[in-house]
Amino acid sequence: MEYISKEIEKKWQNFWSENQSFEPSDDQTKEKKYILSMFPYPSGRIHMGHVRNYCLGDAFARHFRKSNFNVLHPIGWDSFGMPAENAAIKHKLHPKKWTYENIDYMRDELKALGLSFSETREFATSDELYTKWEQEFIIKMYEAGIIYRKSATVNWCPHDLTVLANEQLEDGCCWRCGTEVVQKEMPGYYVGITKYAQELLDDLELLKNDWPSQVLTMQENWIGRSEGLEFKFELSVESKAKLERQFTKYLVFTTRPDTIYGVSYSALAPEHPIVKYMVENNLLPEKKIKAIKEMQKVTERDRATQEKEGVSLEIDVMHPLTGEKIPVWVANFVLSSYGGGAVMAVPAHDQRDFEFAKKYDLPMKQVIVGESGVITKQTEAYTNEGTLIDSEGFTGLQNTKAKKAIIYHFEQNSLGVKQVNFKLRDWGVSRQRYWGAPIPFVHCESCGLVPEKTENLPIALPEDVEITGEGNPLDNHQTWKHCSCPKCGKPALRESDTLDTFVQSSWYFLRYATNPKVWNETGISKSDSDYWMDVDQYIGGIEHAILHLLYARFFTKVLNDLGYTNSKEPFKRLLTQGMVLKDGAKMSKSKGNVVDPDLIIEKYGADTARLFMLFAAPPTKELEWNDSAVDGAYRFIKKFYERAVNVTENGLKTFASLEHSSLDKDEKEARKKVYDALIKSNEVFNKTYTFNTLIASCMEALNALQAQKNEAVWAEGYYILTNILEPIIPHACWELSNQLFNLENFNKKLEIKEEVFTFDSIILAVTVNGKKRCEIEVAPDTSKDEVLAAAKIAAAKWLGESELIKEIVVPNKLVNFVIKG
Ligand code: ANZ
Ligand code: ZN
Repeated sequence: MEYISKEIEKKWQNFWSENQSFEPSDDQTKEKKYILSMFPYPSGRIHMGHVRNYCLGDAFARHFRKSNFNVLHPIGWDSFGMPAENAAIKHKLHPKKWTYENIDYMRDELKALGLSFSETREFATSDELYTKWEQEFIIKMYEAGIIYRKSATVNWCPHDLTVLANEQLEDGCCWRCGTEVVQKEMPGYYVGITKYAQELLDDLELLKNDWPSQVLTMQENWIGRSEGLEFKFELSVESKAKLERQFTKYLVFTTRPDTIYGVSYSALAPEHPIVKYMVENNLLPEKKIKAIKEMQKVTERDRATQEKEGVSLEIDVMHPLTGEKIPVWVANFVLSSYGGGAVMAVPAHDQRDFEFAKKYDLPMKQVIVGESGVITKQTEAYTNEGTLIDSEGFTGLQNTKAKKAIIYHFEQNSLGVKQVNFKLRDWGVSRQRYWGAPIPFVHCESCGLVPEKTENLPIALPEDVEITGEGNPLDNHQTWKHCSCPKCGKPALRESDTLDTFVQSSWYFLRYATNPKVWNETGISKSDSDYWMDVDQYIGGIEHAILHLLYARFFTKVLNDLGYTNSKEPFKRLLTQGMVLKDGAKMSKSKGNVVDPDLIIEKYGADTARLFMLFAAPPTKELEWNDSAVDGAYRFIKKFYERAVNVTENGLKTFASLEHSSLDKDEKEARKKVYDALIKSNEVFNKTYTFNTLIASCMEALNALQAQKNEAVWAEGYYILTNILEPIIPHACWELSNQLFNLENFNKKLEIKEEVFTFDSIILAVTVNGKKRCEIEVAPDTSKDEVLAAAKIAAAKWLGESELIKEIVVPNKLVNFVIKG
């Protein structure tokens, strides 16, 4: 048999399509597996990252299909987003046309990889029906208060007249036109993810064993729960006067109330209302006002990496417990939207406060000491545990106890309260873009913001738009905006913001889970979701560790609360794949080190590309592209394929009735290697993901088969290997099965034959006083006494005449003698 990948691959790809081989069954009594690789953005062509992602997912899908599961393995397109609009500006192509043409092209590329996707469940997020059901629950979220409109500070490009995401800034300038971005207050829609902060944090526990710990930690840090004390600093009498009685107090939050007696200054964020007031009303020297304005220009994110910087505000507050006067500064390290936007600074015990105090020569007061109990000249903040000193009635307390005691004291005296804060912020989802899902609201002069009527959904995009890159094309459209108010019927204006595309990718797995036969009528089907959810295996890049994976978890919880699904977590198990590298660097156009998947398929075939992807590295590790390893993968498939000649008519007829005990040593060894690979295959797909070791086992088994001549052992071994390798090199395996074993037998679960692992004899080590001295070979069912007798004879020369104190038999492993002297 000659291996001609091109012929085989076309043939089976067509066969699978024509026979709808990979459609999930409607029979919901069967045990299911939902296998999902993150869906792609239709950028135009697939890259090696996609190939790795989809080959991994496909291997899972095929493996579980062969293990008798009802498998859902879908694909779709995350098809809204800016690149389509940029293409429109550059090539004068309509975003819709550009997007759907890309999808058609990429679908063929994926097909050429032989991926076992359901074809009937494919969709694109820009399909109007998807928008329709999304708009329906957006309205429900609005009614439940989970999506709301507010005015907030955003990045605004004054040239392009659009909001930019933080990711779209380059050194504080617009990534497209280079104009300096300004911070601007403007209204937009926000999704209340903070309401779910505690639940999102708590439920990480459910994922503990099946998600990479790195991702769990990143989510935990991003949610950022802290417990502490919240209290108000009261301004001094003179300072109140200076602030023209507009302010009397401000709020601070501390996780270290135990350090309260060490406060030596307080600092406000540059956006704090007091700072703004002082700037607007010229309550500070000109030089200071200028410095503050400079600080305000820098985004919070950039400030975090800058050197600590600040300005004294020439006002004071009173210490809440001692009444001492404390100077107030504005500082660039204080975040405006966290815990009141102000801090009590304790330079002796907080590193940021320390650096700031050093720079501006502010006093420090140590109030916690370690075991030595001595105060040393500090070169950095003391952040360890310890005992309180100089802290009035709390002096001498261990600091963790002091935390509780001080919070209690604040609460008892109505000075402050125990408080939990989260770093997580509500998610701004408004985009002033054309190619996105319209937000289904209407602005009415009399009724305000009104949701569209459900029967009018979807609010679809107009097709006749002009995309120039300036302003929002929906806003500039002549007629689209004008509508009548769903409530009072008077002329009103449509919302022209569209949704962040991350909204669409937050629930797409529920679209796949719904039977396409009912989707048009019902949207998300709860009973289908009950059956298919949660996704059993999710596969994607680590770069989504927070964004997409957090949003998807959040939407699952929201849709659960709104009654759409009973699922609490979308992804039961998560595999984050490593990057594909070439010459040590990430493959990318800008580095010019891209290997085009189409060319590899053209040259070697999809099976070679697939085998290489799974063999060259464990999936979670980076994968370095290697031409000779690709070549090696091809040679292995060719060798495996050509060995089919050893499968004889006679072997096929007799292998089902193989008698293990009648085989010779090499035959037994070959059989054992084959079944080792089978066991490994189950382990790899269910637990370890180390496909490279599975492939290595298959190679070993093939060599062991080669080393013996029994036709039945050959036929059985080859049959099993063809099955194990099918998830990895499906085309070759379907062809082999079709020729040798008949396809009907192919998608069946393979039984493990225990007899293969029984042995004629076992080897035991014999140790004397813990030191290995010799070995004995005994039959597997030898009694303990017989084992001991044999061991004594074998070890006679080390035992000598010494007194035997102890004899220990560890079954199947060793015999240990303990002797005197
Ligand atoms: C005094 C103190 C002493 C603090 C000490 C820490 C150590 P997390 O864990 O992130 O919640 N903080 C409070 N609000 C802030 C804001 N808006 N911007 C920047 N920093 C802020 O940290 C809470 C701690 O960060 C708080 O506890 C406060 O500093 C600071 F030895 O208060 B701490
Ligand atoms: Zn109205």
